[in-house]
Amino acid sequence: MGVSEKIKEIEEEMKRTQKNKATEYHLGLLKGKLARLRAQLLEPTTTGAGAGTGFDVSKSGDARIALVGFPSVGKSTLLSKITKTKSEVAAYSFTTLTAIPGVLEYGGAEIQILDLPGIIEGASEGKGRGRQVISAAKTSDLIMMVLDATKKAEQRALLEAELEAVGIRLNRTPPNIYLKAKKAGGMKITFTSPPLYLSEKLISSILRDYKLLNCEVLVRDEAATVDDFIDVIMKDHRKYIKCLYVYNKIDCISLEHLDSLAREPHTAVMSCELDLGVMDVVDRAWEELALLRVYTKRKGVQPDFSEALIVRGGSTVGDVCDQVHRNLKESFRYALVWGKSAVHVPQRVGLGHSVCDEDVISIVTK
Ligand SMILES: Nc1nc2c(ncn2[C@@H]2O[C@H](COP(=O)(O)OP(=O)(O)OP(=O)(O)O)[C@@H](O)[C@H]2O)c(=O)[nH]1
Ligand SMILES: [Mg+2]
Repeated sequence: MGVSEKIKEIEEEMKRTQKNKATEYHLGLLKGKLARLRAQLLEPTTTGAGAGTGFDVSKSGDARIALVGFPSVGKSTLLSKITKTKSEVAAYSFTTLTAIPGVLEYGGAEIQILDLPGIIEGASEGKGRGRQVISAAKTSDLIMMVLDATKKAEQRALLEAELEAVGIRLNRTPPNIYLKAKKAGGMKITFTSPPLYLSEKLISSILRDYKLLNCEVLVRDEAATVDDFIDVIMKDHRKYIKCLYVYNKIDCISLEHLDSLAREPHTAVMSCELDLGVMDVVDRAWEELALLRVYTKRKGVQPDFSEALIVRGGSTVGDVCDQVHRNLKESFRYALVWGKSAVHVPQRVGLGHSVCDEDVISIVTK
């Protein structure tokens, strides 16, 4: 039996099994098996050429956004609107057949936007170009899930399920569970507080199934589920990515519907056709990326505000140094900071100081 068939079999069994206290343990084990098989399916070596590898587009700019969605929702229309790249637009499905990169210029940053082929249900199992699209999405800093506002609400959940199945976790952080494999000593499983959904028995059975016989587990979150635990075991196959849900074609829906969509979290609405809300979508994407613009300044000279250094949210002065020059940290003495991160201006800081958007920094070297 092939991996796909085994997956089908387990999925069938899970569907047949009623969810209740008595079956919880059995279902948990099945989930563990399923996660392992799905990861196998994505291994390029076991499933033949090209599987699990993305399109051959090199990363460029300060961040990458992937446009993911069903066919004909308006992904290419959006790319053509916000970048100088023209990607073919048509009323029929599967107009776009490969990854088309464009560059969005925003506040001094260059953001690569990847227009991808539409995906369909079953994409995670390799239907259509699904697997390639998903691999490309995995390499992005933000997924823009483009949805058709005129279509049924389920489309969003269907797409999410496809991304979930290949290990993409949207707008989530890794579970608060510590797991460390050991050479010997058996399993040591501890909970910081009584677990609501997990049990020592379930955890040890899943660990045995994964042949992790010697390890230490510390569950720090009482609300952690079996899915969370599996994510921790499979952490090399999991990717936590931010997602902005973008509903297009709002020119075709009622005001009430529009209002309810716009209120959902991580959601923006637009009409590419009427050029409505497109720039708001871009602003929202920028916020979600949480990139910071930092301006460097030489002593006695005004900073150049047309040349921003782009760093990730949470970056420190040390990260800024790395961005300027590979060896700059070695000769670093201190930095002077003007802006939101400074308690008084200029503030004299060290490498560990966290920077804020639009800070001005002067680096003083030995
Ligand atoms: N009514 C309406 N139609 C739109 C809007 N944006 C795009 N369309 C139309 O939707 C159709 C599909 O647009 P595309 O941009 O090709 O869609 P896609 O998501 O790239 O499709 P694939 O490449 O097949 O996955 C085209 O006929 C567009 O003119 C919009 O805001 N409102
Ligand atoms: Mg397209």
